Amino acid sequence: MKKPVRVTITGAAGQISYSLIFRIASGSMLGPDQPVILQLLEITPALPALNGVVMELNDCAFPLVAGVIATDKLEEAFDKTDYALLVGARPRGPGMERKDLLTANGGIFGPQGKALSDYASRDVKVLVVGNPANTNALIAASAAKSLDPKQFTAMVRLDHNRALSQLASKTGTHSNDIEKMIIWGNHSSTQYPDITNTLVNGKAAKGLVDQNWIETDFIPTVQQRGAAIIKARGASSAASAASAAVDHMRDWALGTNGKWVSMGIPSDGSYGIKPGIVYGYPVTVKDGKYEIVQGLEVDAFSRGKMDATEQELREERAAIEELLK
Ligand code: NAX
Repeated sequence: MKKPVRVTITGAAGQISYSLIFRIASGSMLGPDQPVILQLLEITPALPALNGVVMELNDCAFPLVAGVIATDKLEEAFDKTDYALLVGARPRGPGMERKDLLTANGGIFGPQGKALSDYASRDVKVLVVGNPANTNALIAASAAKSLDPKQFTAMVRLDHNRALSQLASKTGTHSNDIEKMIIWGNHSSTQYPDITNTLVNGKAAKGLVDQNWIETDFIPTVQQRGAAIIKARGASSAASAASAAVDHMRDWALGTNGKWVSMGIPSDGSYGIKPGIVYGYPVTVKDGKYEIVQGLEVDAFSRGKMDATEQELREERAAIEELLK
């Protein structure tokens, strides 16, 4: 058995974490031979509920759980952590403007970024799930002065998985049969699910579906899927969000074997997206490092969609610019 690694989960008493913690504890994220010490962070009023989650975790008697810490203190939650999943965020309240929401979340993700910088493992891998995820990741990365911004990523994997599932259903195939899906940009309704390069059983997806379906069905369905789940379930996506977080971290930690996945990462100028935002890109991962898939053709339709989601992220950045100093 390997030496245990430390995994931090914030918002640990919330609904995504109620699925996520148990998936990680069972070995779905880091493998069946990797013990974990779970470091669970909540705000003080939620500690009693978090205690209930810890009781259930103990009751599972998971072979891979080497320790559990439940706390409302950043320095305990992020101490020596190897993997940090930042799930807890401030939801939009009644009458709250987008700028208020962004600023309120800055008050959470700024201090968490600083605490990661001060206390975490130098190689920590950080995934931001809490919304607005891309800009929260930007704020955390900017506050983590002693870490590389590339260590901070945002989750667009749920969107990626939703896109796989929609295309599989349309083409009568399984998501396993589909490769080279891309989610560009923001985890929001401006995201661009792109099947230009996608293959279904080795054949170009674009030859199997028509452009009208892509524009009027596929793209809006993926973009609006979160709202459709809320309408159906009366609550936002939780188990699927947790599953996507597991996929994102597993692929980052263990590699993708050449497979493309989508990750929100600091833009570096690739595909004309200027640096300074966290943007969804197609990546492959090897030896714990992700690399953007380069050299793809971008046609005029894609360019318009990629620029629109970039523009939204630039506006989000402008709203919290003063937090980035
Ligand atoms: P819940 O409201 O069920 O849970 C959030 C938890 O975070 C609460 O227990 C709360 O006490 C805690 N929390 C709040 N501030 C905190 C802080 N400063 N430190 C530690 N914990 C804190 O929300 P849930 O459904 O679990 O969703 C969590 C976040 O994920 C939301 O921001 C949601 O919008 C976002 N999502 C992101 C997705 C993505 O694809 N990136 C998809 C699913 C989800 O919508």
